[in-house]
Amino acid sequence: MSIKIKTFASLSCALALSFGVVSAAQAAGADAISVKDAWVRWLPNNLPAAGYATLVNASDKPIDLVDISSKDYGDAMLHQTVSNGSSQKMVMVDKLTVPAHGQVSIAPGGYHVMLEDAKHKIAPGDTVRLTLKFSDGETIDTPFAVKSPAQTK
Ligand SMILES: [Cu+2]
Repeated sequence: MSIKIKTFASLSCALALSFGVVSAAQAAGADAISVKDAWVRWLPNNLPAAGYATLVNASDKPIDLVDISSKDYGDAMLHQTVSNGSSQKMVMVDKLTVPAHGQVSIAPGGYHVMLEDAKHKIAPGDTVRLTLKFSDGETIDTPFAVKSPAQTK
C-alpha cells in the first residue's frame, strides 16, 4: 500500500514538473513582443480609420508582424505611406520586421493599419481590439484607444 502511494505521488510530481516547463516556455514566447501606445485615428462618415502602435521585441531574433485582424472591423491591413515628391500614396505591406532587442513604430507618415468596414458604431473614446500575428507563432490581441482626427499621437 505504501508503495502505491509513493508511485502516485511521484507521478503527480512528474506531471506538475512537465506542466511547469510547458507554461514557462509559453510565457517566454508571449514576452518576446509587446505593444505600446496603441491608438486609432477615427474619421467620420464611415471613412477608414488608421491604427498606430509601437512594437517592441525583447528577444534576440528579428520577428515579423505577418497578419492583422480585428473583431471590430471587417478589414484590417498594414499599409505604408510613400511620398513621391509632392504626392503621397499608400502601399500594402506583407510583413513588418521588428528588429532583435529593438522596436518599430507604426506611426503617422510611415506605417498605419488601415481599418475599414466597422462592424458596429465606433467613436472617439471607445476602445477597439486588434489581433496581431507574428512569425514566431505569437498572437497578441490588444486594445487600441480610439481618438479624434485632431490627435497626432
Ligand atoms: Cu492605408
